[in-house]
Amino acid sequence: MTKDLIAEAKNVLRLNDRGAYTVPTHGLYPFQWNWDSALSALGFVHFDEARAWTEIDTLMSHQWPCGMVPHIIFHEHDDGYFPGPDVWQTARPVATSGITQPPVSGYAVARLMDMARDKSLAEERARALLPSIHAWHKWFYRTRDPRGEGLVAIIHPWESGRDNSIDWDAPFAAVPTDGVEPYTRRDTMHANPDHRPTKEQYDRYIWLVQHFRSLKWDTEVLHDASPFRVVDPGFNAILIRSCAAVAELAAALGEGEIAKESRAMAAKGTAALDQLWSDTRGQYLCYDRAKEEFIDSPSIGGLLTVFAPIPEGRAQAIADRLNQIGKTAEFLVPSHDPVAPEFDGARYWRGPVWLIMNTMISDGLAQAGQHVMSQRLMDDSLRLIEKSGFAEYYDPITAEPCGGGHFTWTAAMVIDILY
Ligand code: 9WN
Repeated sequence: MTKDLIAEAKNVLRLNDRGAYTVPTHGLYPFQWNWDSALSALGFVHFDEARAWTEIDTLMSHQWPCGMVPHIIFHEHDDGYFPGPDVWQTARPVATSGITQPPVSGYAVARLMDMARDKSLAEERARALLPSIHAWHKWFYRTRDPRGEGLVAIIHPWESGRDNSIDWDAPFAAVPTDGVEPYTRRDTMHANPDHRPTKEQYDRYIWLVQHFRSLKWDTEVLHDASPFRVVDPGFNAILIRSCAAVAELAAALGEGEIAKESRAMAAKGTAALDQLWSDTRGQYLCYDRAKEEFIDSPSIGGLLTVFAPIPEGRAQAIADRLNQIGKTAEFLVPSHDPVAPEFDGARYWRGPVWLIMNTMISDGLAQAGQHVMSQRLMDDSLRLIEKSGFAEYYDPITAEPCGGGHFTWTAAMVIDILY
């Protein structure tokens, strides 16, 4: 069984391999996505180390001069996705989007280094990648934490990677829809529309893109100019974990300055994260920086926070919370608490399980010594795969495979779990 699953997962990766990068899945997402690539490298590394490094090299080679690493790189023309380069208009040598995504590359590079059999290749590639990943991290704290609080904000739901999470419903109300140019969605031609975001949400996604475009994609001004500014604990946890990983790696490679700065960013971020803890919910919450209020929404963003080096007591509380959620969901971890009235088990980030989330939460729990729950997440993940294949996401109650099929990062996570 294990052997078959690994072979099938490798086939998915091969199917979506475009040579120097992978597409998340053929049809629905025909370009390179930022955090998909970083996490997919964790699948490749088990059977083709050089290919794993190339995945991250390609991503980082499209970094903007300001330090931002865009969320999509439009390597080749394809009309199958909206919004394409004609909407973004970022004027990059190779077209890219103008916003970013969870910065998981630092963590991924450290993992590739740890797993390397070819140490000299790994050292050479890691040494070359460190300065650009570090510049990206500094860009975050400079442009997305302008008051130096230690927490960065996202300015578009797509940046979170959790596009239509219930977390964004309240802050999204502040985003207008007037002046949105007419458009045709493509996602609903490839996937079941009931599994995807709504038209109202798409109008707001596009309004924000047009707004940032009118500001010429100047990333130094976009934070203050955006009506949507949200601090997501899960996103911050990924950034913190990547800073900590870069700190360790840089120290091992004798890059003292990078190590020192990264350690300081990780420490400040970890301390600041505690402000997002909710005793009532027993988990972390998002904070609407534009409205200056907490978003009382029990989503997976507040559980993913365990990916950062949070205090032991908090990690224990997250494990308890997962236990509680596990009483109403057959498969952990639903992207939203199933008992919440807004929960929707098949609609994208409003309920379904995502394997990448499971592996990051499981990894964080293991780091914190929460081995039982960490293992449960891996077991639930494999049960889902065995039942429903390599889907984009799954209904946490019925295991229905949802969204796109033959999904790269789902397959990569399976390889990483099973090897
Ligand atoms: C927008 C590629 C991406 C993931 C995101 C996921 C989805 C895109 C979309 O697909 O977002 O970036 O068009 O729906 O939400 O996490 O990176 O797999």
